[in-house]
Amino acid sequence: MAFESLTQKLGNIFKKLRGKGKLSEADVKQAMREVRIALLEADVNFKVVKELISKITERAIGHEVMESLTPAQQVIKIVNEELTLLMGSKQSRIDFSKDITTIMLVGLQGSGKTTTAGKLGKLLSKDGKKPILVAADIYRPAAIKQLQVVGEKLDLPVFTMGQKDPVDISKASLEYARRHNYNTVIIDTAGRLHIDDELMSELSNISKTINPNEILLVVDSMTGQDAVNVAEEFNKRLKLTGLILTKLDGDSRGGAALSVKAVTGCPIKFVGMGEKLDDLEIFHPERMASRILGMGDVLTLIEKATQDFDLKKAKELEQKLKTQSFDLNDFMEQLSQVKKMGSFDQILNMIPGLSPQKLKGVQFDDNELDRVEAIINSMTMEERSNPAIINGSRRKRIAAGSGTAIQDVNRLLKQYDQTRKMIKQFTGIDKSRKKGRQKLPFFGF
Ligand SMILES: Nc1nc2c(ncn2[C@@H]2O[C@H](COP(=O)(O)OP(=O)(O)O)[C@@H](O)[C@H]2O)c(=O)[nH]1
Ligand SMILES: [Mg+2]
Repeated sequence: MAFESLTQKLGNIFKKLRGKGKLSEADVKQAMREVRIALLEADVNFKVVKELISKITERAIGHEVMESLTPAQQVIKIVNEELTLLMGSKQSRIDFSKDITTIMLVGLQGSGKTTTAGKLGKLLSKDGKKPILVAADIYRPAAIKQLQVVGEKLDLPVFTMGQKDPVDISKASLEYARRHNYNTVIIDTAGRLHIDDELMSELSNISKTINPNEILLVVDSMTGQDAVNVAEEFNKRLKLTGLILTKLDGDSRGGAALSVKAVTGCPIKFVGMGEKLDDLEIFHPERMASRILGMGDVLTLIEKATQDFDLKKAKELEQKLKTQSFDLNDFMEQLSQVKKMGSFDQILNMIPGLSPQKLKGVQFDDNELDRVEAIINSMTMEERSNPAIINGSRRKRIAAGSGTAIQDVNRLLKQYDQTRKMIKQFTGIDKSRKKGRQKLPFFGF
């Protein structure tokens, strides 16, 4: 995940500050010098850094902070607030029209437009919209095909006219949407390796013809300050309404996310967090600031959980636990619920207190879940509901049936056992909380 190294550095700076108790002006200034370097190393635009640091410093050496009982805490709070402001302060929503909402996705080649068209379609359809994807990148037949494949995977319709004029295609797609009752049109346009006039005039012609509600620039956050330059250039020529920052799951240093709003004035509306087609998140500046400061993003985690967790199933599970009839079927059910929330890495990153440093060296293998599913699928119904009967020869058969090793089967049975025990503790959580030694009920952490 991006920001890892920035988060770590800021964490160290604040730790030193907290160790001091009362802060002098010199302490704050020293800390700010270090924050400045950390931000520059994270590839944040230097002008942005300069302004940010001077704002933070001015506030931090004010009376309320220096005379408060927890000055370091106050400084961190100010940094959090200023980072949030820097990224736009509030969530910036899509400007939906009452009629048909048209969204043009533009950007350089490889930035993630086609993938993001699909992700966005899916996100909006979860929200009750009826989207259609439009293939307006006509220069390679493969690009059209790619969008069709994405659409098929997500069960979203794709409008194409083959290699015709993108302006005509866009216009026709609106008529098509109107006739077939789609209310959100997402246009996947062509990209180039670099900005060129021909492309820009094509995009601007589409824009003039259909007058879209949104022109969203898709930029690759891995390209750092280049992404910011690209955004400035596109914005000059197209009047962007917002940005989608992709590949924030990679090891980008985070500079683009932190500078692009301040430099271009365009808000970030969504962020791409992975290659999978549901890895697109609504961008919340305040939550991103908290993530950067290592405070976790509990709200997004809770939203993911309530969105993807089947509440009815959770209730059933609770009942089973009470009656102690939690078997391997339930175990698998629970795992697949967790899987729906995203990869382990993504989930863990959002839990406060579980900083990336603490997780260094811990590998979470998402394939493990597939393996577990295969193993349980190879068991008979009786074995699943009464795992105690799974003896040596059954283990051998199950391993062969699922294409795994006996050790894998053993490990799974052990995990099942541990989960059962852990859940027993979990149900007794109220008691332990009173004694003040409650742990996070997540995966044994
Ligand atoms: N890791 C990661 N990869 C992404 C993300 N968004 C797009 N990609 C990948 O980036 C590559 C280019 O994406 P594509 O949609 O074809 O870009 P386009 O040329 O702008 O249409 C593909 O391999 C995508 O899977 C993201 O948020 N995270
Ligand atoms: Mg494409």
